[in-house]
Amino acid sequence: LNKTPIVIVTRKLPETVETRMGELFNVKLNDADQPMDREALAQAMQEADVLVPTVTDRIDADLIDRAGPKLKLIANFGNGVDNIDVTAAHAKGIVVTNTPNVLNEDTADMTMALILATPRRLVEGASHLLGENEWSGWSPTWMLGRRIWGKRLGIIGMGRIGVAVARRAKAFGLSIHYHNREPIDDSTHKELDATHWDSLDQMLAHMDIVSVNCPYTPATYHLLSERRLELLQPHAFVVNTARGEIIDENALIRLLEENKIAGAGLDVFEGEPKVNPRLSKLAKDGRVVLLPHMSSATIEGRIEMGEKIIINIRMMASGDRPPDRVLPSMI
Ligand code: 8YV
Repeated sequence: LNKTPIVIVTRKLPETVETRMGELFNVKLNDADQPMDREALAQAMQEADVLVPTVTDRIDADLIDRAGPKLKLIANFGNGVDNIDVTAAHAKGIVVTNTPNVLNEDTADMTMALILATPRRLVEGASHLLGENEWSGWSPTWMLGRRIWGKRLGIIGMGRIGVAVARRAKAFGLSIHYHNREPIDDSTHKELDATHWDSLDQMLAHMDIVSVNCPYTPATYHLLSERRLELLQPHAFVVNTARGEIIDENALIRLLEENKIAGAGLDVFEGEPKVNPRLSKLAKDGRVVLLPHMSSATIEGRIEMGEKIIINIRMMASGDRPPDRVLPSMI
């Protein structure tokens, strides 16, 4: 990579990030703030030394195959790399990096917000005071939610975000349970007093709230399958701030409609930005809380993501190993 590489950024980024990138690199920005279409992406991958895509760009094996010989780095503006075929990139000698850690706490905050808001009917309650005041007065039986403290939270994917969720939930009086490929090191997370469940099925059957915090990979596609969702108890809530594809959304909707589970707080969807109208109907009925993929959406976080991208490009341009390289073996 030369010292002032051609960097093509597929989406509008915060101004401070764009300005700093412009000072350091030969940057081509996308002012339209709309995802590039496939042909524009293919063209960008011909021209660029570095491509900076986001979660809305699908950089599949075919696009990577068509990439020009100059393309050396795909620096994803995001933590999850499910939008990129990392194996195909690796095979072609293109380095892939992501932006880990800087969005852990923001994502955990929003996960906690959904853990609180869904059983306590926060959005539904607030909606009564929007516009026309529909509040006819307090009653002992009005807007009753489900208690949160003292309940069991089952975290699927106890990685950096999962641990950040666990710390918050512990402070709210929930007991922490998790399912992971490997148990976490208890000595470094003593304060969580977390229970590791080898069997996801077993864990699901015993939880009050389940939070999805694992990456989306071929192995986690529909990890919460219809069969597994059916193991949940009727009072259980599901929260997902990871990726929609990890849950069989149709099965989740059916179980909600049939009152086989209590509710869901979802920040991500299968096939977003389209959202299944049946989910919107459930939201109107106060059964689910839906957010438009905004768990990491803080200005501070976005700037730090930009800084990570800049560091990775600069390291690579000076012949060093970029710190946030993602290898196929890590997926
Ligand atoms: C962002 C995310 O919305 O980083 C991720 O994996 O899903 C979110 O933080 C997205 O990355 C922006 O590209």
